Amino acid sequence: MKPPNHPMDRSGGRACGPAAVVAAVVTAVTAVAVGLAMPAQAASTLKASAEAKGRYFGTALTRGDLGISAEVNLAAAQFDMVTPGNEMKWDATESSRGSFNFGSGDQIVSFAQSHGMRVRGHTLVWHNQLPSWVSSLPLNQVQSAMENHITNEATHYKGKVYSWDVVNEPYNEDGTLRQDVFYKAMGADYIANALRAAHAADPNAKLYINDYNIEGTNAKSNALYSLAQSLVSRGVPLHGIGFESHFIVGQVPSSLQANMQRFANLGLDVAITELDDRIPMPADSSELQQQGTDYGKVVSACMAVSRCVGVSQWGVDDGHTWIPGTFPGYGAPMMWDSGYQPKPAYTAALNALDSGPGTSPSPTPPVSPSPSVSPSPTPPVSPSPWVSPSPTPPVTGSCSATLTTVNSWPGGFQSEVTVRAGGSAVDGWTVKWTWPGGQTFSSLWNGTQSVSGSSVTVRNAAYNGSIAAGASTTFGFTANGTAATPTLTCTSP
Ligand code: 9MR
Repeated sequence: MKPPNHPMDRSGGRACGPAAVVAAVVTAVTAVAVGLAMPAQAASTLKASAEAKGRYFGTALTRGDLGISAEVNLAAAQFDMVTPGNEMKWDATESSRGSFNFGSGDQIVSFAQSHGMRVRGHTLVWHNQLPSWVSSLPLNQVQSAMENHITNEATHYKGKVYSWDVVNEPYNEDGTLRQDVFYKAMGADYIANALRAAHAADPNAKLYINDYNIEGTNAKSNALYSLAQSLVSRGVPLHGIGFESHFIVGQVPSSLQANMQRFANLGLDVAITELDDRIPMPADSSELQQQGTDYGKVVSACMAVSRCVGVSQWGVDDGHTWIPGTFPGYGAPMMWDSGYQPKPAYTAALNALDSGPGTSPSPTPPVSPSPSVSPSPTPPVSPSPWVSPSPTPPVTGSCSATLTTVNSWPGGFQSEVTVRAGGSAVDGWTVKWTWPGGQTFSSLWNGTQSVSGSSVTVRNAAYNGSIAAGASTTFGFTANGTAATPTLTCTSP
């Protein structure tokens, strides 16, 4: 059974019609109780369990959803990240050239802010939901229109979004790039151009390429992997890969974790961005159990990859999802049913969060005037293939640096260094250490290195020198020799 796995090749739309609204209102009282308390099912919430492991758990909301109190109460109780379903897309924000409207997107942002949730910006460049004025531009005007769109939107939301899906769904299933207007005008370089424009407008947002059917290892994910490798090696500001994860029940790819890991090994964040798991209707109890197994697998895969920053479900409940409108005969893809009752998928996701490896969130560290020395003690061996990071050191100057050994093999190892700003933003950073046993770099990304004997200096790359107060960036490297956890110092000019 393999119906087309994507919406955008078929006409779509979310089930937000009058019937769904009536059902929502009728069940609102129950839903609020379930959403806010969850006494019998679980002692925690998705967001609390995710945060305890240094991750987020998100949802997608449209402006229409904001008017459905039962749905938003449940969302606010369970999730700490919001992706606007449609409100930040090009057709919503610049439907005619040069005329920008951020009203709907702003409503989602203020909802998120008033509930302590962060926002994944979605999306700046996409062949779909693209106004016809863009696709009919003379090709020599497309780059400036694209960059103008990105600059205006990313500037408007500067400081308000955690990340941007800068380029959405660029690939065909066979691993070739879609021949959309952006590709026709700029070739594959449109992706680097878009990332650079977004970074210039909002240097602190994490910039993603987001796509579907890249969750397993296949022609499409292989092509994206090569592109990501090349962008990283050229210093293009790409920070993460979004794996949409629109699954069919029982068909979560077994290579999901390994596939995310290989992107993470490039020094990129990875995230599950649009999770749902559709079932042929009517769904029976064994399919709902299988759906629970699927959600558990996906969340566990994220937990096992230290750079997997979070999971987002594409919606909240089965009564408000795009699935039946796009895949007739399919439905029930969410963790809550249309009466806002938690399904086996909810319990499975929560259990996977609670039992997964992860880091405890560190409270905002105190800022003191003494020089910044960041000890990196030998990390404990964890049951996952990854070694736990060293604890976040206190920030004692303008920045601190923590080294984590993420992989090792005979004669070599790979590490990641998190550079965190203290109580004020930094603009440029330098991390130094001394190798204890003759180690040498074989490659380094997201930074520039200079080595003198055993003394190492790594400075920020052109695109990751600015870090907001309390925020962090990372660089990574592979090295020859025995894995080491030297003491790091971080200074900022
Ligand atoms: O959920 C969105 C739905 O309301 C829209 O009708 C649809 C049409 O473009 O887009 C949906 O969101 C898509 C997302 O932006 C990108 N990945 C696939 C999502 C589901 O189609």
